[in-house]
Amino acid sequence: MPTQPDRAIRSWDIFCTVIDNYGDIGVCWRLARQLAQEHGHAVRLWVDDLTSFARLAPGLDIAAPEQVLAGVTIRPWRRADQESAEESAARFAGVAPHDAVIESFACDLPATFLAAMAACEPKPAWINLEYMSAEPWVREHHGMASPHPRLPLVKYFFFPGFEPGTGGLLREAMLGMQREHLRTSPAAQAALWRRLGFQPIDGAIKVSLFAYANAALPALLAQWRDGPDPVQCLVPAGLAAQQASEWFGAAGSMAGSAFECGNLTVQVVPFVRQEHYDELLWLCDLNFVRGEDSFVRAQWAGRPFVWHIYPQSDAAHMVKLDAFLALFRHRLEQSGQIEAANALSAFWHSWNKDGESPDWSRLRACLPVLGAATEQWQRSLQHLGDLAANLVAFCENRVK
Ligand code: TRH
Repeated sequence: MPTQPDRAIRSWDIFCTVIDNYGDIGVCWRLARQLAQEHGHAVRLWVDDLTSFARLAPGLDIAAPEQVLAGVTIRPWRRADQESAEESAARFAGVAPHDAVIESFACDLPATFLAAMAACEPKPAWINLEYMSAEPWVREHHGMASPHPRLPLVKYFFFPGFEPGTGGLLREAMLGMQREHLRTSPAAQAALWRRLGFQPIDGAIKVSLFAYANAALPALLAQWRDGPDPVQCLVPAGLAAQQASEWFGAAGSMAGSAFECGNLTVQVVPFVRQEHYDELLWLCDLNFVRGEDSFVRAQWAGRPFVWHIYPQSDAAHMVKLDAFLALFRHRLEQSGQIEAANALSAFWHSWNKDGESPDWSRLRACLPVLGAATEQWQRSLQHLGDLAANLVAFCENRVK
């Protein structure tokens, strides 16, 4: 007989602070939508920067004190260093916590809300959703409890990850079907190209390029320009588009801009709502991604990908990069694909180290092998279950 959960969880508060860029809100927004749409739960998402959020969710009204979008209730809030204790107390006065409360990426919860959680009976499930990492210690820390020093509350650490014993990765139930539809439907592909504002170039390698400003980009653009294969590089409007346009000596990097030289065509595509970003990845033969959420999406796309990891001052990001590479390389090495493993590592290292020139022709030669390996990799990741469903089960079974 299946074991009954200790407690049904039907409603969520998710707290998000936008540190920079779109990764924090990207993860929280995806999780919130999934809990609302796939699980039918009530979700209230607290976000401290609605302007950044609106890039991913263009329907958002950044002035609204409360709104419902995609089935999720959205409320603004401020961190303790952004508003006074009195303002925060007034904002949360009378707000009853939901069954589960997520503080994402260790953003501290407001004192008034925490006190309300402590007064609840039963207590809400309290989760700190952590950043994703492939480092081995994640498995030991996933699910760890941390009792509050004063209040009768216990916080649990929930780690996304790539191995059994972690929380897995966010993956919507319909994702595989949607991907197959785009891949097998010329009409859907044609419609997507129209939305992007360009047409496919016959015989060109299609590359999507989402990255931070990157010291290795000029060398890569030069190799694409001078290489034997035509390259059609689709760059979402933003940092990389700006850098590419400067490299071409062009004036603008708005969506619709296009630059050409030798065998390279760079086209700036619109920064789309989050639900549509995957389509760009599915369309391309190679995807450059960054941060956390786009990195995960590239894996579900099942196409070769290059990760520009979020840089940290103490170079901790290189440890994370290598931890992921070690897992991914293991796959390749098991099937004897040593050159593909080495080419990938070398390329990722140059892409993430200032001033090193990435070796495009070496990576190019390995794309078919890397494509097959990524497809296999994403299939095996699915066995970990989807993070949202894992989180629901975790809260229901562990938190009394
Ligand atoms: O934007 P990122 O670099 O985000 C981060 C944050 O900087 C954060 O502070 C850091 O801790 C974290 O990385 C590791 O990269 P990421 O995570 O890929 O987020 C980008 C989001 O933007 C992702 O949800 C996909 C979305 N997106 C769109 O919605 N439309 C688009 O057109 C594109 C290109 C991306």
